[in-house]
Amino acid sequence: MTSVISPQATSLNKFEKIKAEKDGLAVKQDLSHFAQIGWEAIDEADRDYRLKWLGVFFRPVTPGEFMMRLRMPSGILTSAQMNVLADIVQRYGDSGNADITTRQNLQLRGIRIEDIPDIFNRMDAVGLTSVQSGMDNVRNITASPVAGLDASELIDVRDLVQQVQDMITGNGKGNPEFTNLPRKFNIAIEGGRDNSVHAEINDIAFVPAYAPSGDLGFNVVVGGFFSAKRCEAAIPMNVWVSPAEVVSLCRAILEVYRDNGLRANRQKSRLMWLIDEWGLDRFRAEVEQQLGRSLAPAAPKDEIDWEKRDHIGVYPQKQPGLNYVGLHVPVGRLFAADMYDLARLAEVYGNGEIRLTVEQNLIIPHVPDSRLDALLQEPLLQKFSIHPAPLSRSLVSCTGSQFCNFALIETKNRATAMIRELESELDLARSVRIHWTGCPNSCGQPQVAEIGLMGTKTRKDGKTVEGVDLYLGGKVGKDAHLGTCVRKGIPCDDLKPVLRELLIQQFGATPKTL
Ligand code: SRM
Ligand code: SF4
Repeated sequence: MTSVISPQATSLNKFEKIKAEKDGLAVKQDLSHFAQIGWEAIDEADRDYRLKWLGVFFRPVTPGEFMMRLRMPSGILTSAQMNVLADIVQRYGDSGNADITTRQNLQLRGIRIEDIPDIFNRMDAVGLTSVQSGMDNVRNITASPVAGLDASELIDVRDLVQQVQDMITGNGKGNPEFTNLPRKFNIAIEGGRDNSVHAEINDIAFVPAYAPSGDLGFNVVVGGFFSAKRCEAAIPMNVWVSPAEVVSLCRAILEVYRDNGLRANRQKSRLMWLIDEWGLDRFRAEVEQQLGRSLAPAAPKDEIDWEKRDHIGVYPQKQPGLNYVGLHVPVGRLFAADMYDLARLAEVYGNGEIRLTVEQNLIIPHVPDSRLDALLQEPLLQKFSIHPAPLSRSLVSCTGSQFCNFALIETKNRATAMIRELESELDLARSVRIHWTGCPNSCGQPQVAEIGLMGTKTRKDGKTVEGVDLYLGGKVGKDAHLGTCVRKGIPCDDLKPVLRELLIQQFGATPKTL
């Protein structure tokens, strides 16, 4: 059921009016027309907003060069898909690239509106979709990047993730039932022990748990989110479900949220605001009513009892004689040549599969013992190392001002340069998770980091300059909790000595002896 909200209703905010006037998915029919008239002539609401329902993002920073956000359930793609994506970005020369995102996904850049019909045909031919990946839709559904490979895994969730995506997106073709949510929505399904998905920052997350009967299923947490105004960790819903119930529970929660979520103020529309208004007991009861049956209470404990792994390096799979190899991709950025090479490596040394992580890195699985040495000698592994330096290893960064108009600072290039300088000055016994994000929207998740840096504007020598707010204390994996802001408005030019001191005082770094 799509909601029937009158576009004339005065209480509707700008985005509710845009959605009420015309469903986002409707622009699918207009793509050939858009291709003919060019980006400058497209109606602004279609170009700047509705195209995001198809995963096509107008970039005010690079007008005419669109971004395309895909969907990669569980972060898995094939070499054939990677080759098609490489073909797509290659035709844009220096403007074309791809970023691995903090939701285990890929975003392509440089896209021209006139090419979109052809791009969609090519993607369709290899089973890729970008539908419903932006605006008031459910984002890429995340899972352990080693689902089905990891010997310690409890539930292989890959099929479940695909089923939830298919339910929400109408098998990747677009599903008007879920194209008018009050706001964006994040779902994660964890089948392993280390909370690789950051369950705590999703609107719905499933974490493995044994029911008192001994059956293995999931405890459910709800309402986790970050926004400029408020950040909350997810709270237990007091529900346990079997794997067979995951899709229907997702559907019921989405329907309850769609039909009852708050729509007046975009800053107060995420699921947690509805849970606040109703209280958890009523929210749970409404979901049960939508489902048409009662839900089992949560299992007394979940099975998240490991520290989070980053998967960089070589690890044996549960399949004897096979390994997965985690490559470090600096701040997640790929170019066409890298993408072709990755597809080739996955085919030559593995079974063609490639996996992405929420740390913006990637994994080549299914490498036989006998092929490992040869893979490790490949030139691409110089660029995407299995032994990155300790700070680079855990560095995560959002897009920042290079492409994002919300950004208050440049992030990816600055983060990479600063981390390299710090690594040249300091010895570190361990990796330190540093996350950069260009504005308070927190796409780079500074609150989950040991050291989080959030872009801001600040004053220095009487001038407005790029700066950061400093977050400390984020803990991931078992007993995950969010970090908090400890210092505001550090000019980026003054940041390196602050980080250096912090790494020495709190993370055991020692100055290198020259
Ligand atoms: Fe995000 C909006 C990039 C993960 C919270 N995010 C945006 C936009 C679309 C803004 C825009 O139109 O320019 C950014 C696109 C910039 C670009 O050109 O790349 C953007 N978000 C990203 C990515 C690419 C960051 C990255 O470099 O990895 C991530 C894409 C994930 C994906 O594949 O779908 C990304 N964004 C996140 C996360 C992290 C997560 O999901 O774990 C968050 C915080 C978690 C959450 O949503 O609760 C996040 N993004 C936001 C918000 C704040 C949402 C809110 O409720 O207020 C916005 C702004 C908005 O929606 O109004 C936003
Ligand atoms: Fe853009 Fe801000 Fe998100 Fe970074 S955190 S990608 S700057 S919206």
